[in-house]
Amino acid sequence: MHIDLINLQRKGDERGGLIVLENSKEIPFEIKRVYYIFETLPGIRRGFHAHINLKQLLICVSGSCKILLDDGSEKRTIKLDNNHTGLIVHQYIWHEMFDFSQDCVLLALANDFYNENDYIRNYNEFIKIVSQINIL
Ligand code: T46
Repeated sequence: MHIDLINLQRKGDERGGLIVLENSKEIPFEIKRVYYIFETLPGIRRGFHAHINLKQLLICVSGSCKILLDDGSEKRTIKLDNNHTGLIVHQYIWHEMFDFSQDCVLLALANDFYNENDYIRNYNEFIKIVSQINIL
C-alpha cells in the first residue's frame, strides 16, 4: 500500500513556527470541511470505518497518535508525532486512530461536508466492497 505523506513547509522565524495549508497547493484537493479531535481518553481507539468518496489530510498539530490504514489486503500503522507531516487518507481505506497522547490534537482537512452515508462502518462489508472493486 502506498502511504501518502506530505511534508509541510515551516514558514516560522525567530518568533516561532507557522505552517500554511492552502486549497490545492499544500493540500492536493479542495478543502470543504475542517475538524479536530482532542482530549481522547487513554486506551481509546476511534475511526473503525472507510469512506466512499471522502479524501482527508490528517495532521497531528500537537502531541502524537497512531493511524492504522487497511486497504483490505495490507495493513500499515503510521505514527503522527509532529506538526509538519500530513497523512492523506484516501477513499476505501479502513482507518483506526489510537495511542493518542494526552496533548494530542489531530486536525483533519476534508474534501467534502459531513455525510454519514459516506461511511462504511462494517469491516466485513468493507472487505466485500474492496474485493469487488479489485476484481472489476
Ligand atoms: C474520520 C476520522 C479520521 C459530525 O457531526 N460532523 C463531522 O464533520 C464529524 C467528523 C463528526 N460528526 C459527529 C458524528 C459523531 O456523532 O461527531 C461524532 C463523532 O464522529 P465519529 O464517531 O465519526 O469520529 P471518529 O473519530 O471515529 O472519526 C472521525 C471522522 O468522523 C472520520 O470521517 O475519517 O475521524
